[in-house]
Parts: sequence; C-alpha cells; structure tokens
Amino acid sequence: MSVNPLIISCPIVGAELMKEDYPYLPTTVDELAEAAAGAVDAGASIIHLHVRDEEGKPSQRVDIFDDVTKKIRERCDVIIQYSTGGAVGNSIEERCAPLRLRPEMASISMGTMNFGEDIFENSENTIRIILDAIIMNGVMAELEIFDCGMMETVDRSIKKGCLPDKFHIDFVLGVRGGMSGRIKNLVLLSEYLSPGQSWSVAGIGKYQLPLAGHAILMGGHVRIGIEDNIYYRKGELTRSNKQLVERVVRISKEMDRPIATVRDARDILDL
Ligand code: KMH
Ligand code: ZN
Repeated sequence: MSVNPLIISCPIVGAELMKEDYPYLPTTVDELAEAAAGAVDAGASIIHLHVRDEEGKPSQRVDIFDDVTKKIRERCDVIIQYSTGGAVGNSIEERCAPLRLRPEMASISMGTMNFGEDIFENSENTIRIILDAIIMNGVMAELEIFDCGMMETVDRSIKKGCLPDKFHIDFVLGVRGGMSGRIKNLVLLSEYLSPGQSWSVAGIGKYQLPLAGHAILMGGHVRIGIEDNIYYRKGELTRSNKQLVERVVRISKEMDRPIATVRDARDILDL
C-alpha cells in the first residue's frame, strides 16, 4: 500500500435537506445509488448513508436501507456506513434499526448538543445503547465528535470499557451548536487523539474545503459531500457529490497524498 493514502468518505444526502432546498438532492433508491457510484468513481471509499422515504423525507426504515445498500452494491464495491444519528428527534429504536443489516460501518455521535434550532440528543445512556447495538452486530463504529467535550466522553467510555477496541474518529466542525470549523479547532481536537488513531474531518458549509485541505496535510482523512455542504464555491451550488469529491482528489494528488482505494481503506480501518 502507498504511504497513508487519503480515505474519502462521502455523505451523499444526510437528513436535513429537502429537494426544495437543493434541487440536485438524491432521495430515491436509484438516485442514492447513482450518487454513491459517482462518488466512488471519483475516489470515495466510504459512503455515509442516510435514506429517504417515498416522500423524500429522512427515514430509518430498514427496508429502504436494505434496498439502497443492494442497489449500491450492484453498482460498485464501497464501504457503506449507516448513520445512527438519523434525523433530530428519531427514537433510539429507529436509530438502531438499520444496524440489523450489519453494514461494514456505522456512525455514532458522542454527545448531546444544540443542532441549529434543534437539540440532538445523545445522552450517555443513548450512546451506550447505540454502541451496544453497533458492537452486537459486529459493525465498525465511527465516532462523530462535534466538540472537545465529546473527546473526553470517548476517553471516559474507553476507561469504562464501553467502546470496542477499534473505531474511527470523525470531527464534525461547523454545525451551529458545536465547534466551528476554524483550523485551530481541528488542531486542538487532533491533540486528543491517541497515537495511530485513524481520524477524519467533516467541515460543514464553507468549512468543508479548508478543513479538508488541512486534514490532507495533517495526515487525517476527509468527509466530503452534500450532507455537509451544497456549494461548490460561494454562491454556486455543486451539481453532485461526485463534483465535490473530484476536487478534493485533485488537491490531494497535488499535495502528493494518494487516494485510498476501497481495499486501502479497509486495510487502514482494519475492517
Ligand atoms: N442528522 C444529524 C442529526 C450522523 O449521521 O451520524 C445527525 C447526523 C450524524 O447526521
Ligand atoms: Zn449523517
């Protein structure tokens, strides 16, 4: 394997936007599979997955996760990571339900926070229940970290024996209610990491590109996609997840950081 290739994770849809907000939003099974295949074609090795129901609304329905997973698998090989965050207000049962399909990875948020106007509930009890479901289904966890306090929760969870031996860490910066995407926040968060811990950064909105650039230089990985940012540049909507991924691939290659294949990503994450 090349030296520390860059894992690109692509959050193709998320749970916050509707087609009225962003006309190119993939929502149907076919559109989600097409978005995933495009991102993988461009260089993504992980698809961070939320799904939508027939009305285009965010859903944690197992049958839809199953349909989308199968459709993606028909198109390409990629690590599929289910969201257990779902949409704000989902019950714990809804959030855990798709895990029974045993995806390769699942994200779990490591603390309660203001999320725009809403409250994203992740009490220690909620975290424990979701983590248990992740572990029971043999899924690799990606811990979503929105501020430094959540890294302290990670440390506490390790000491209490609640976390699996291996996990990936994703810093999500720029949500209103969490830490902003200023570079100094990424640097500060990186100081909490144990040696050898794999990590990535998901910059929200205008923070996506500068944080990705810094993570590439710092040896971390990146999350790039429409869940986090719908603009290609100020005032110009991106046309697709693929378009966002393609730019980061170009930047990384220019910085002499090769792009991880799906196989590289599985090796790095020990999947
Ligand atoms: N939709 C947010 C409330 C995750 O995917 O794990 C939570 C979220 C985090 O998107
Ligand atoms: Zn998500």
